Amino acid sequence: ETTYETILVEQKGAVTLITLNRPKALNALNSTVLAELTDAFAKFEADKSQGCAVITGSGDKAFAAGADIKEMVEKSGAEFFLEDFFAGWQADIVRRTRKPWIAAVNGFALGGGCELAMMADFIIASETAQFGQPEIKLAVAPGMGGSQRLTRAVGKAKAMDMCLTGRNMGAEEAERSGLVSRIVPADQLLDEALKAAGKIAAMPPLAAMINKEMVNVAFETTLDQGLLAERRMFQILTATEDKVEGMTAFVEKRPGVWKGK
Ligand code: CO8
Repeated sequence: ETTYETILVEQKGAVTLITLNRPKALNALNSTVLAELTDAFAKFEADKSQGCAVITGSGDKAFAAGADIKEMVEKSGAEFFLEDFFAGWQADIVRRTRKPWIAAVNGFALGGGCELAMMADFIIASETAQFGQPEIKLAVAPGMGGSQRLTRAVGKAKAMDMCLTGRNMGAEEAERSGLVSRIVPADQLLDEALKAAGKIAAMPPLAAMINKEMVNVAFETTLDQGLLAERRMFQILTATEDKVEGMTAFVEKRPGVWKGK
């Protein structure tokens, strides 16, 4: 297993647990974190024994308090532009990972932290979670998808409120608004997220990947195109050995045994 400087990666059965591990900086996301996460996600994706991942923050205070402000403070506009700063987040983690992964948000998820959580397939929040896009207070704006994904998740009214006032949203409001799928007590967060991930990892893997892809298509296309894509993807799944097993197992009243093909 690879040892990283800013993240911890453990395999728990078929679930990969990735922990952002810069607790003194409230797990702020710097370029090392991005490079290491990119590597860890690529390994998770390639490892046939792994079916789902969970990402969380170390310590009880923060998931991630944003992009690393100390790394950005000295950087010039030309440098941000020439490095295409933040492009790696979009290219590597979101677009490439086809297996499902969950964000377990255990405290502050601010700026880039909120944006990273929103890249996950869904968010499970502890009662102590706080979401926000406070970039405006630094005289910038979200740069890793906050203005786009938050708006899609919670609608214009709340997204505008959050981005323009920079205020945080607690777990209750976040669940009510559709940003998170469930809230759990802080001391049960990791167990609950690992349990959900374990459940997903035990599903037929091709079906898991295609279900994820199908839901994501809904954000990228018209209803008509989306329904066509859905039907085609459904039909593709019917050509798998796992489909024969899944339906046979149902008829025979026994659990299915998946081959991933
Ligand atoms: N970056 C770097 N260090 C951080 C960050 C951060 N985002 N957040 C916290 N830290 C550090 C603090 O500096 C402090 O370090 P030290 O002990 O060395 O001073 C340590 O973590 C603990 O933090 P606090 O003492 O501030 O803890 P509090 O409990 O008092 O406050 C807060 C917690 C409210 C979370 C507070 O830390 C805070 O407001 N953090 C910043 C939140 C923020 O603004 N996040 C957005 C960052 S910008 C971003 O994510 C996207 C920018 C888009 C730019 C686009 C360019 C193309």
